[in-house]
Amino acid sequence: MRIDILTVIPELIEGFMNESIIGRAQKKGIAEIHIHNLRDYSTDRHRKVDDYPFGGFAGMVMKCQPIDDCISALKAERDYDEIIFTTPDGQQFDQPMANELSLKKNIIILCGHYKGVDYRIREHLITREVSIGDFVLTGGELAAACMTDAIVRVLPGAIGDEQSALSDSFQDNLLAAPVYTRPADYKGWQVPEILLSGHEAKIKDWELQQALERTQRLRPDLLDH
Ligand code: 6GU
Repeated sequence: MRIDILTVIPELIEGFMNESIIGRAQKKGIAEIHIHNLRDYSTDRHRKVDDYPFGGFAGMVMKCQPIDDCISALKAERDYDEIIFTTPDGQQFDQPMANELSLKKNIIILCGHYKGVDYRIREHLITREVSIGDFVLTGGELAAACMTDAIVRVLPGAIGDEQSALSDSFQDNLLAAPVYTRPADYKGWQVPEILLSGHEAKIKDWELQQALERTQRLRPDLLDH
């Protein structure tokens, strides 16, 4: 899968994409992530990407030209399944959306900034508007990084253990059961006896009971679906 991220602050995302699971997924050829600096596409001699809003409103607005030219250049190379715009007024990102987007071949994520982008971009080029929650970030870069992380880690082979992405919290609308590692007794803090029993079926049952109990207690709304 290929993800193209369009931003005015590439430095905010670059480091993140080359680390850990996402970095490894790229080296393994499971995901290809390209970050584009919108300033590189500006025809303005000062590489300007924003301008004052019509109507005398406060703040700056991202101009059509650099965004349109960048998207056109990408579209000339390949077809895109989605052109996503990150914005607090978008559809709420969640695990089903991450799963769905992970099945696409090529997607673009445009990071919103300043007061917003010229609305004509949203009307004519964007296929989906996405928010990562009910709060306002200074820019869409962190949202794009969150989404990319959630999408790439469910791609087959991205995580060492094939099972582990499927047993995540939220994949089955249940929070994950607690996990423990050695030692079994740390300063008198004990690992649940059942996990040391070697009894596979009983352990699976315990895991499910824990998941149900934690979901009921912490996120009862998930059980309504
Ligand atoms: Cl996608 N962008 C911005 N700027 N703020 C947000 C967001 C996105 N999602 C939640 N807050």
